[in-house]
Amino acid sequence: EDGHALWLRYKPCNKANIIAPQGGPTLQLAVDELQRYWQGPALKLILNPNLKDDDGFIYDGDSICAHSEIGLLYGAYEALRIQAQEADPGLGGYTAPKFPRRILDHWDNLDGTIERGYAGRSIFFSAHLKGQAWANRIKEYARVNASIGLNGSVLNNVNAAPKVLTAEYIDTVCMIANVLRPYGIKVYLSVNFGSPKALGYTKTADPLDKSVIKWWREKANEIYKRIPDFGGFLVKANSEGQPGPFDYGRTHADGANMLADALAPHGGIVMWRSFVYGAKHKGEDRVKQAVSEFKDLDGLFRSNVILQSKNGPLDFQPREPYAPIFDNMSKTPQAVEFQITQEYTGQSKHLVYLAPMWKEFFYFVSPDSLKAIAGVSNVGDDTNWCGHPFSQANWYAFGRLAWNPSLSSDFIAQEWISQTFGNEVDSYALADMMTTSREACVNYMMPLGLHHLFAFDHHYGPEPNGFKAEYPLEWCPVYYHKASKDGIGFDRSSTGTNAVSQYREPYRSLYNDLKTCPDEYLLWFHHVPWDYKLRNGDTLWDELCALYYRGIEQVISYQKLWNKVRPQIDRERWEHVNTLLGVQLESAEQWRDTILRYFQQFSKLPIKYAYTDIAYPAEPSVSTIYDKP
Ligand code: BDP
Repeated sequence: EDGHALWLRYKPCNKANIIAPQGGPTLQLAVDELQRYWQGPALKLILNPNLKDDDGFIYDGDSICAHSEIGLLYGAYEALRIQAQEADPGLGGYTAPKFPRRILDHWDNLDGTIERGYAGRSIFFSAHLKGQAWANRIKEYARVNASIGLNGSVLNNVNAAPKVLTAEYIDTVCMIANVLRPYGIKVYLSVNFGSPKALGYTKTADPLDKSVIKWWREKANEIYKRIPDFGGFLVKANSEGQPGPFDYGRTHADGANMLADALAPHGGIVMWRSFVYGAKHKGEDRVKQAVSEFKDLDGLFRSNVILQSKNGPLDFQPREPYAPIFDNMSKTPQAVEFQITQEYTGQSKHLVYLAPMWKEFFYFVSPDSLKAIAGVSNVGDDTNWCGHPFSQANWYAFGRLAWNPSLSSDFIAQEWISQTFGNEVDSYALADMMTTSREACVNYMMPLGLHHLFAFDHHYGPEPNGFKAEYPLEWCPVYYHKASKDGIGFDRSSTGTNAVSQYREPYRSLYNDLKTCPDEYLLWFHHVPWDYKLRNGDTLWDELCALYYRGIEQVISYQKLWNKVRPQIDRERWEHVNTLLGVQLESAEQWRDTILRYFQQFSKLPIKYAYTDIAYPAEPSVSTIYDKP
């Protein structure tokens, strides 16, 4: 058992009676899947042109009815998902995806490495995956995505190499697009804003320059000639050293619109990232810079531009308040970018189930306000795709939430568990572990609103004393915790950087006032004395210590639980996870010891806690507040 099959473990039966109309390759895939794996009585596939044209379907146990072939394929996977769990299909209401674009962003480099990838090399650009093996792996990938309703893939890193736009790579991209197409997946590319200049075609990359405009238009034509359903471009501009319109005194709207105009005749879109700091608003509190940069551009973007923002205003931390850019752009279509790959949540070494974090975001930002959802992929060419067996659940959960963000983390976890480990396993217990694991991670890494205490560059372990004069201050942990003998935390209230002013009410007032600011965001918005009394009566210092210890107790409780379910799980995956839980515990202890010892130099207070060796299940977590179905 190598984990390669992910959640797609249907038993072949090959004698199903599937009644279907004639159709194209997508319909054929639906028929093939069902013919192989459908165990029930006759199942009828119906194409109904009168249904809504949005990838949705109706499945009632006897038939799958959809407007389009892709709807039927999604319906087929729904039928198989329900069958695998031995669940009831229900009454067959209409279900359709919440977001029209449900995209995985791969941070794959053309040399086959993956930025923040923890599961091997790129499945798209790896030199050692060649020919049929290469195409097969991409086909498997497409099937996995279709099984959870994903319909787009950005193939390459946002720190984009200009070379991806050369004929050689357009060739590769075209081949990939051909494999993904029957599964309803469009390809997109990250593009480097400086491409025409970097490739030697123009003297400038100024978006208002005629030669530049012409180059991009012709490049778009060239791409669409080969890939008529190409999705569009994702752009990281004027961010962390990437070129952009600002280099020429132009705005992000100038840059995005120029690309949007090149793509518009073909129906393509531009996903322009708001992850911008250190350019025009250099020196300002980093978490404020996206709003400062983009607010005045609201209404100036073409209709085929989507502004894509990370869920939090900083950078995929274990916990951040939602990014206020979502409160500030009423005229611009927006997308959220989640990070499935666990850069800041233990990489592929820690068991951290991220659905609760994404649900927390949706508690504040309505899915109705978003046009697209993107997830930075955790897929690599490792046999089990994602490194940690439980990291597969994050890929799964992303797809399920992209389809229906009102599903609860617990529901999705149970679905995933029974399909991944079978129906004999105690899915309630495992789901409990999964749904508390993100809070555990927050507890042992950065509780109470602390953020960015990560070691430089690799972002795995702690480095609370991190400061390098040659780095921007916004990369240094000391800039974020501001610990001194007087206290700890970043004052972003109206007496500090006033980042709270970027939030809509009631959050602006709620976060601004120390007395009403939720504990989980406390040190994000406030600088408070070590002996500050929290609502539960504990001092800040004592609570901080308690939470670091609690995080560790939670990991220990997961080890106990994992031992309990041992007889229900195959040996290979059991041992793999067991080993990783050991690594996670060690890492959690390192976090606690490093952070508390460091802060103790300032607080000068004793650490009163020791292991209490709590019994499973771990305490209910604060995530349950946000995780409403
Ligand atoms: C940070 C990563 C960096 C990415 C950047 C981004 O550390 O590797 O390039 O985000 O999203 O989280 O552009």
